[in-house]
Amino acid sequence: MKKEEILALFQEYEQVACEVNQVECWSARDLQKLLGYSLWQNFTKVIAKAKEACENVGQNLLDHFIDVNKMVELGSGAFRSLNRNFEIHNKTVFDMRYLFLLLTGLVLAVKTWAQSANYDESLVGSYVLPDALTTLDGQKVTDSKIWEKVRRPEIMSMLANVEYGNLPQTPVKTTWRTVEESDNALGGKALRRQVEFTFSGNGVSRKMMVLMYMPRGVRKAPVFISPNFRGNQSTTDDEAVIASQYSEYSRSNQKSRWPFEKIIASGYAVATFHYFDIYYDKRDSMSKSILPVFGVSDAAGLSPSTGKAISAWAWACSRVLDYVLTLKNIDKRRCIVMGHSRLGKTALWAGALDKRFAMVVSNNSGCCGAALSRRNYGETVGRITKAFPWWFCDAFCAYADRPEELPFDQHELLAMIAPRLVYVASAQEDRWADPRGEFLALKESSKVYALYGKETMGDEEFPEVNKLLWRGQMGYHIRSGGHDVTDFDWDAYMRFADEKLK
Ligand code: GTR
Repeated sequence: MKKEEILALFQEYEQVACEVNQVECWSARDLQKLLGYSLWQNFTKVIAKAKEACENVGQNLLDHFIDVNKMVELGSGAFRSLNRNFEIHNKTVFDMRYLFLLLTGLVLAVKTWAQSANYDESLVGSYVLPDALTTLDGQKVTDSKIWEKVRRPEIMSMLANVEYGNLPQTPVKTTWRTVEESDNALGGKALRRQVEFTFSGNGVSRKMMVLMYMPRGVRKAPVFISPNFRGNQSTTDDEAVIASQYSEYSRSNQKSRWPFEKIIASGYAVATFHYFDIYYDKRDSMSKSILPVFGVSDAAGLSPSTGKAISAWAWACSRVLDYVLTLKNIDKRRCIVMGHSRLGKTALWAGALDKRFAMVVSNNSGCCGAALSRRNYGETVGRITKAFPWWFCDAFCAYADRPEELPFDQHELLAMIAPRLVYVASAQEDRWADPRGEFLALKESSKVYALYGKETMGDEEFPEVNKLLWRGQMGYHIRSGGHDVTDFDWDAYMRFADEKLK
């Protein structure tokens, strides 16, 4: 940002300051306009960032953010400066207004970053996808036997060594302890169980809490295993659910993504855990992740192909599966791994690694999930590896600016699931995740499904919005709306499983 722009904004901040009970305040509604947000809903995300920034400099949120019930006239999310200045760790005095400037910088940077991505189909350019059916030594794969014996392991090893990484082959001891259970949950329709997993190895241990709901009276229920973003308590207003150790989100904060009543009423069980339990999803968090249990505590312990966050989250999905498979009321042949966004990438990788998952669901997984890396549309390998280097193994970063040289593309990740059920879902407004790239990858993976004599997506056109396209073992839809998990998505996954997962 130019100096003059900063000064101008600074003055504008001054102008919208007001005083309530001798405390200088800024209304979030005014700031919303200043920062160029037309939708209040979108601006609430910026407020959340500001709160995070405030906490990061050791400030008490209550001193600076007033909720609507405390000061109605200012509107929800108002900012206040108790004495105009506040201190940060190193004792230098920090002006509240700088927080706004930092925020402005952040907003502009994020906007510029997102806007500079390509969203023009005519600028995608041409690309050649690696052929899933040609082995490294040039042999054509003509049947499922050669696929399974030669080509599938080749691709698995490339994905593991170059993209998501391998976790060290060190023994990890896992124990389970039921911490809470009830046979009268969700209005008497479900059994609830909360199970604490302890993972130990290399002298350290880590804990993960799994929340399960199972339909009452169903002898063998299929199950969705799906990590959550904001803590177990955020998935429901059920007061009995224990808050996750690394989450400060309130109860039911992300409930809309977890329609447990609907899932239970449809006869499905669900098992979820907060992904931070396994790998705290922030830069430089390796030491508090599960990796030390595998003997890797810091960057020095990494090889270029050591797996990090995505591999760890995928590993945890399989550990939940180990547990779920011991339960009498769960159908071992109908275990589904499902995830949204970064956890959609995770679900795909978990499904590739672990054939016990009979169905794999990728909800808006985008770049390095279901979307083709060679398509220059929305998020790219360059951007994702710069923003989230801890998700992938280090070897992957070398391809940041040359995805066309990757020895694989994401259709081959989808092909790893063949001949099991795979469902890829996109959202119309989620251009960052490249819906068309997700569809094209699924379509391309059809070649492998065809080896098993299955009906495929091979000849299909990109479907209309909100139309379910199901062919053989493969499902796809692009629904209206943005990057999210909605009832439309859940309904589609359950109906698909009802029909196909037998
Ligand atoms: C974005 C990231 C995406 C996706 C998303 C999410 O910031 O660029 O690849 O994973 O986060 O997980 O919500």
